[in-house]
Amino acid sequence: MSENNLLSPHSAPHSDVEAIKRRSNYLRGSLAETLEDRITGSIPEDDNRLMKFHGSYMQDDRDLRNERQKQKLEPAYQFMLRVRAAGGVVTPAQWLTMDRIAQQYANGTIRLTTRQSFQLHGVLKWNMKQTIREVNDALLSTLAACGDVNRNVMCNPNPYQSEVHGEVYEWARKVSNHLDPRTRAYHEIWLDGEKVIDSLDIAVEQEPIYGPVYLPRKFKIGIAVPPSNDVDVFSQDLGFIAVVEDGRLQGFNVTAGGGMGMSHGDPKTYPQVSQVIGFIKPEQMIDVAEKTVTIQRDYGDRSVRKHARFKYTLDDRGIDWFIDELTDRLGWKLDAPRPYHFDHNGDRYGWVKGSDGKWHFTLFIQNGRVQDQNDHLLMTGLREIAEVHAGDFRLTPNQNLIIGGVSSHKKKKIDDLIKKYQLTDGIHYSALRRNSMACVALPTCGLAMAESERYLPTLMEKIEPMLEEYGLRDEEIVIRMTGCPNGCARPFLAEIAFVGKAPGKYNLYLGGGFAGNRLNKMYKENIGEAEILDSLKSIFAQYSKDRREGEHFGDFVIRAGYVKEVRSGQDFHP
Ligand code: SRM
Ligand code: SF4
Repeated sequence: MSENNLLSPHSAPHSDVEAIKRRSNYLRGSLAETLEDRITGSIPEDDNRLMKFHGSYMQDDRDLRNERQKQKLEPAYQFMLRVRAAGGVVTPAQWLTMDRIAQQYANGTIRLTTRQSFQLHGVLKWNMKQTIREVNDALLSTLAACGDVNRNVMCNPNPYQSEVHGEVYEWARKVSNHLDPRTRAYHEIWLDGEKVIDSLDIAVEQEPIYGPVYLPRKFKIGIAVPPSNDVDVFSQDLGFIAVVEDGRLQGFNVTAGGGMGMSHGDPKTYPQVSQVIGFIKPEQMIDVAEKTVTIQRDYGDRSVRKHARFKYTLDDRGIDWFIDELTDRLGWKLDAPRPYHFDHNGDRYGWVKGSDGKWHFTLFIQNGRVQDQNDHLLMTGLREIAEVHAGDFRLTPNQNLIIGGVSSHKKKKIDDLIKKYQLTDGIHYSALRRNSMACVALPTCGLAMAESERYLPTLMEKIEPMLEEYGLRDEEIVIRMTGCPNGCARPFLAEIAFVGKAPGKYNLYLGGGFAGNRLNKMYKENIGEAEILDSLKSIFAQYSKDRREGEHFGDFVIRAGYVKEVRSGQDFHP
């Protein structure tokens, strides 16, 4: 293994983050000591970098920044904690733990993320250890929820083909476990695990896949089960598309090189859709994932973090180079890709019966935020459901929630609670809203340039009357918003996307593929609400009149000439 990334073609000095990782003694740094420091609610930058690998980011409440500055107080430091569960599947007991922890240590809300994880916001430094311990007591983990490692493995939470889902989900879990970091630092710092040291007081570690400097950047894996592309498989660094024949899982098509993040005005950064490189049997998945991760470990750019994602490694060296390198490391060749077809990348709401006879209810949760608000007691309702539910909960890749595996005799009870708490399958909303996502952004995200989660519902209320006017209320259109171009709600795959530029200003992108299979393109730059509404109104008017039978909005805007079709990330920028 090239611990020093010797194979890398990038001769420039490694970034500061690389030095922090190298010095950290397998992610320890001085975290244990700085957490004990009661003088400040913050931690030093080096430790903050390492903290990410442990599943947390230091943040400050940006709504309070100016006021605190005026009062000469330090920012309102707090921590975001990300809790990972492969494929987003958790038990009712785990749900109840997250609910309790959110009330006790965080801001009283749970955030379901676009990668099927939980986020808690507002945890204070002094409560971090206890919070992480309680998460682990519930057999969940925050390790590797963030940081330069493999992140939460996404998996289609398909309630229809229950048996196939069960099998595919097991593979998601296995890949996820296989790629977990092995460092004992997590146990030592958070769980009072015993320190394993050698005679020089250096931790004795085995990090067989990652090595001491881990990956150059985050790495993401997702598994799709057609016809649903809810995991947006083409946005993943490494993706697997299940091939199911006669109700049986045959294997997976493998995709490589997707990603969303870019920076405004920097054409060297761009979102990219992955390419299908071959077909494998289910039992070959772990090998393919491990070898791909090691290729990125060895060849990824460790000098420029903006250029360090796997998509750039592939674009710089070419897909054929990657396939050759992968074949060498595997010692065998992938088969030719099998045919597949995706219909959509959204969730299907309401009750459905799985092939195993169990019932599943997909609940619409606006932008993934679970909270009690005025007379809408979403969090309380879900708590009461968790108290009687014997199946599972599945966090969807679209920030929604499935109450899964409900037996026929429990269905009425759950349904009564759904009605009592007015939990919704979203049917009262437009299809546009049901197909919407917004990233967290303000007030917690330090990178947000504009509002997202707090603004999209308001904007939606202004867009929905236009949809009514043009008879488009039930037209499924994928719409996404992010507060900056990092792309946390995978906006560059949406048919309509708003990407924050400055407070109240967004770039408007159009033309993503309805099944998450094509990037969109910028239509208007840096526009405010009035111009957003004007632009959409005239396009909706024309769409309602001129669309062809079954033509999706994203395809229409390209045919009608609003934007050019984008075939790959290299065509993304104007
Ligand atoms: Fe993300 C950074 C939230 C999914 C691309 N993301 C962040 C941070 C941690 C901000 C920071 O670095 O300080 C955000 C925390 C905000 C907050 O206050 O909670 C954040 N990302 C999120 C979540 C919670 C958005 C959501 O509304 O659900 C998602 C958590 C996923 C999870 O459970 O693991 C989330 N982030 C994504 C996705 C979508 C995905 O993975 O499918 C992407 C685009 C896909 C990709 O990675 O290419 C994404 N996040 C980024 C990037 C840009 C990475 C890049 O390649 O340039 C950053 C910034 C960075 O890493 O430097 C970022
Ligand atoms: Fe923050 Fe930008 Fe991600 Fe939104 S897209 S959560 S603003 S980093």
